Amino acid sequence: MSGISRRSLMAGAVSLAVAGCSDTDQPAFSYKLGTNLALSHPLNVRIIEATNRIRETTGGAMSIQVFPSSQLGADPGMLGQLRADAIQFQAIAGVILSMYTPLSSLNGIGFAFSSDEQVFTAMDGKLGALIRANIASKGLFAFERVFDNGFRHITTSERPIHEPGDLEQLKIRVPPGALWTSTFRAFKAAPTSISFNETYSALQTRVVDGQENPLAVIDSAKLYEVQKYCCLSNHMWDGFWLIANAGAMERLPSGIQDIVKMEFERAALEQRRDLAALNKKLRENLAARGMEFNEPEPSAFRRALRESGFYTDWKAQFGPEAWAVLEEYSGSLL
Ligand code: X2X
Repeated sequence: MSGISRRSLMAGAVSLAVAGCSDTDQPAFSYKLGTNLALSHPLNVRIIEATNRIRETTGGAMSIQVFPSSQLGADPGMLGQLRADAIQFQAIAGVILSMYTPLSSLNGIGFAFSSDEQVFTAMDGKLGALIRANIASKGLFAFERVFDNGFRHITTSERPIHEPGDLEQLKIRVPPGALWTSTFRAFKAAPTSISFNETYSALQTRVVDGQENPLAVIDSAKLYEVQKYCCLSNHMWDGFWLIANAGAMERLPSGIQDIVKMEFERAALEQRRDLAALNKKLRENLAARGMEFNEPEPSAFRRALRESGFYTDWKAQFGPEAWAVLEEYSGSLL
């Protein structure tokens, strides 16, 4: 956004709105945005605020309707709708998106990162740029700042997980995405890919005994109602890319495009701060709801991945150049 002032953006949008339509008319651009998360999750809260600002600063010319909680379907289906321009925006986990853009699972390699600072230096730097280029090469547009999903932790219903051996044979739900099944197979668990909208009931009916997610998802999706133990494994980090159908972006006049980019950038930065603040109190909140926490020794889990050949296999899949970009931020993983 460098070099473009908010005022000049607004002036452009206002003249466009005056020429085309006013607040009382139908919006010139009426777009849909889908997410899998509950309405209360900070990603939805900040995205909805941004869409309200976009409507205001474009004088009503641009209206974006947000559909949370997989109302438009599970992630793979929503992605199909996005590619067909039936919806124009989607917030989707990088590792899920990797079914279409393989490099978007690079950041999810087990134990690559250990702090938010390290993550966002990489994702706002060369690693994020590499992933966005991969997304663009498939004809999708990714907004520059990734939203936070977070470091993931393992929850279970029957018994706590203290060490990798406790995961053996565990029936665990993982989101769709090859990296997830691969990670949990390396731990000798029995992973099943289940979309997020079916996760609560899969846990409730004991189709699976466990799942893995960041604390803000465990909380906002009320997974604590159907899970007892939480192993603070921090085994991987993933974010949400806000992606757009490229044609739908191109249809927008540049003044509106700039407003949309600016407002979603602000939303992402605010959402990252919201999650950091939430993470400080969620353990306590979830414990008050009956969850039992433990903090395992990460090195044992990391060793299990290394000994299974996980890192060597994924380095081969991503290729040495992409892997080198990851390791520039993570340090050597092999
Ligand atoms: O499906 C999940 O577990 C979630 C919400 O974390 C993702 O979208 C990857």
